[in-house]
Amino acid sequence: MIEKILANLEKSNCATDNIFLQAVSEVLTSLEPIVKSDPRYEQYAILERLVSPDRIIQFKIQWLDDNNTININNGYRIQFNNALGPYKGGLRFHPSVTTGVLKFLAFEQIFKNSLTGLPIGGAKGGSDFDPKGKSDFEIMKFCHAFMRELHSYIGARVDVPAGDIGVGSREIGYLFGEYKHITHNYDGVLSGKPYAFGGSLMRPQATGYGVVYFAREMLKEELQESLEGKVCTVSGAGNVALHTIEKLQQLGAIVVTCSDSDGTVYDSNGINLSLLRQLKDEGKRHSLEEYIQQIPTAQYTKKADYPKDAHAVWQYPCFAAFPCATQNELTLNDAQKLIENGCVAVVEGANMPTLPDAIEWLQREGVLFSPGKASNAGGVAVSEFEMSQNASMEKWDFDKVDRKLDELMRQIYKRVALTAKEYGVERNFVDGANIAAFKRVAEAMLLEGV
Ligand code: NDP
Ligand code: 2IT
Repeated sequence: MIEKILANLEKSNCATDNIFLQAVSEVLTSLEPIVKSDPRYEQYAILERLVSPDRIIQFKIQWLDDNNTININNGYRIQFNNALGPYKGGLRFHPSVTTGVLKFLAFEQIFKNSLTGLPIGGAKGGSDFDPKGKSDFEIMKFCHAFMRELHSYIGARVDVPAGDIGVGSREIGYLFGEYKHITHNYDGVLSGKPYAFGGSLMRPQATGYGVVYFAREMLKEELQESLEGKVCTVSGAGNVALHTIEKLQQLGAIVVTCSDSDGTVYDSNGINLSLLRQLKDEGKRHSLEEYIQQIPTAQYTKKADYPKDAHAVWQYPCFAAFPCATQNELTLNDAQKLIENGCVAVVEGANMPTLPDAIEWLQREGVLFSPGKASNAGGVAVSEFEMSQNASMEKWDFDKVDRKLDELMRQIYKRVALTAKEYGVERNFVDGANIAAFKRVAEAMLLEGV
């Protein structure tokens, strides 16, 4: 049955959708033991319905840059599945955005959101707009133009977008401002808002902190190990990477790398986070080369000087690795290097950063591997906390959100690890996550009928 679904999907999706097929194939392969166990899944065509988005909304975005030149971009929102609650998921602004990329992200989001145990469905959106080199006014004008098209499809109980690559609280602020301007409606239609008007404390930190809370629990339960004093490698230098580094350092780990799309920094004394923030925090886009101008004992490797199927950031010895930049950034070559250098755990902060053959290799060699849909779910979970605060007109303090996040990440780990055990694939957290997430979504789909 699963081969048939994949073959049909391949026929109906064009070549740019390979990344979507990669995500679906991983999930369906994990689900093999469970779909056979319950005839209702086949009878109600649950898998076929699950791999097809409810709707793909595409629109044209027209905006004027600072020279008053007209620019045109593609905008999208993919509402994939709302069996568990309103559509929920981020917006990505990056030139690589296509329907294929957004379908993969929205599909992953269904399962991630299910794992949180919270009432949220799966969606993703964004644009092929490139924020690099744009002025603050251009970002604002683009966000306003984007929302002019998006506003009629979203709502606090319909679909609640948030940030992702290229979209942080500044962009969410501009998007919210325009939404309010058009609709006169001050409700929680976006999450990740600035704290000054309806945002939740800790949402900026939530994904990265959640990744580390997950890692801490997994290492404690599986290896009776802690992160204190351990060398860790992190890729990326954006929202998720910065807060992963921050929490790792707070727990006493020594983080020796960070990266961006142009290169990698290695600092054996531990990344200087305040310097990194000066270069990269809140949409700043300085080159990481400036890091070594300030700290000459660190090393910088240009991406262009590196082979295509390997990444400098994974070549250094570490106890645990945290890919936090983008999809397909950890290859089989990288996995082999990590193992050779003694790495015991790979904890995904980004969405699907590890290639399928690399995952297989890591798992076979006994490296603990946590898929992003489990370990990076803290971001969307705190988004849901923000929706909850907006709906009840409350403001929770930092410690309350932090405690709830920590507890939720531990629950996700438990759910994933126990499910893997229950289905005879102990320590396979990919299968554990996919099966646990699927069961919840499928049950809701069965109860709701066709
Ligand atoms: P940011 O835009 O804040 O940062 C992205 C980082 O990744 C930047 O350092 C960027 O470098 C680097 N990067 C992006 N594309 C590439 C590429 N093709 N090759 C190498 N490096 C690249 O995004 P986030 O930190 O928010 O997102 C990072 C990952 O985490 C994504 O996979 C996202 O989907 C995922 N995620 C994000 C959540 C959130 O709450 N923000 C929640 C859960 C997952 P440069 O600036 O040079 O492009
Ligand atoms: O991939 C993700 O989980 C996000 N980008 C965050 C989504 C959200 O709605 O907070």
